[in-house]
Amino acid sequence: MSAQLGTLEELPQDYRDAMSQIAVAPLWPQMRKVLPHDAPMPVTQAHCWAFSDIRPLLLRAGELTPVEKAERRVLFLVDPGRGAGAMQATSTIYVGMQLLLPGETAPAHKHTPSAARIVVEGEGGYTVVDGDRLPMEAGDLILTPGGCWHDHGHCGSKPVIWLDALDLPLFYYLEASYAVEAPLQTPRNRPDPSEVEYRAAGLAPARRRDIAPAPSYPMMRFPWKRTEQALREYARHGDSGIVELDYINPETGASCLPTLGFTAMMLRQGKSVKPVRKSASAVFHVIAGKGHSTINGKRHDWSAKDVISAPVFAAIDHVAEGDDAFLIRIHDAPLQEKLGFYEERSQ
Ligand code: GTQ
Repeated sequence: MSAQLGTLEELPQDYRDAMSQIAVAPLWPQMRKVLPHDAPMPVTQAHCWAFSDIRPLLLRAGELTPVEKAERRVLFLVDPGRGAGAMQATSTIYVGMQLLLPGETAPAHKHTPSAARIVVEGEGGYTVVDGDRLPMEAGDLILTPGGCWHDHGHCGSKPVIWLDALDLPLFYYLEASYAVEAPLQTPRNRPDPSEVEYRAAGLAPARRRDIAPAPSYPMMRFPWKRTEQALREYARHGDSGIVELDYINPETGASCLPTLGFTAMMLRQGKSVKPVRKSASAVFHVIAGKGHSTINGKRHDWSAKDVISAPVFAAIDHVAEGDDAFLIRIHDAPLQEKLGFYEERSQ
């Protein structure tokens, strides 16, 4: 309940010029833009990117640009609310589709932003993170947290494509984003911790706390096969609500990355799922199945491997058609929780 605030046009031109000259500006004409009533006004527009549209262009990038010239051969997904070239799918979430051809490698680097990959297509790809060689199988979630060395390789026979998700927009906005390069790493000769120390949910290595504190990122790979089994059992025996599991740090139970959260969702065929509205923005990646999501009143049809974005506080209704569907939701609630304002509201 407040009166209309004054506009810039109401102010005399000489006054406006004088302000510009000394690099100041009046707050009141812009007050509601930065502090709207009761809820944020997202710039992000919900969108669905069809994998069938992206794939041919990505494969063409494989012909046009050798990986040596690209370092990372990626087509990133541009939020239509922000327009051409915006390296953002939502306010905080960058997503891209990366292609590696058989025999190619993408050199090691580490950077301040954190990343995660979701494997979309192809066999034989791997990522080495701080010396651990992580095989990339369809649907796997693979972390490369900020400050961890990572390089990619491919020993299979067909193209490998994965989805990159990074908190790059946040780090770029903070003027904190940079990378350090290095040659390829020599991986340890052992399976990754998801197959060794953290083989079973609920079990973690007993440690001498004085000399061997738990690593900050104990498990970098979450194999999809196990995730899908867990979702199916949960759907069978859990309550009839949303079938959704958080990807967590197995040592602490916290979100697996500091700013980005990941969940695995199972949508039972034919059932409409309406999650609470959240202050977090989201990007959904369809692992399997087809269906549609109505986001703020607009319907987006999707099928396997597609990517859908939703702005903050979106009203969402997901429906799987034909068969059960599986999605991974990428969101920024961990960041918002750390800043103390994460919020949920009923639809
Ligand atoms: O694979 O390391 O999509 O550093 C953007 C930045 C992927 C990567 C991206 C990156 C990477």
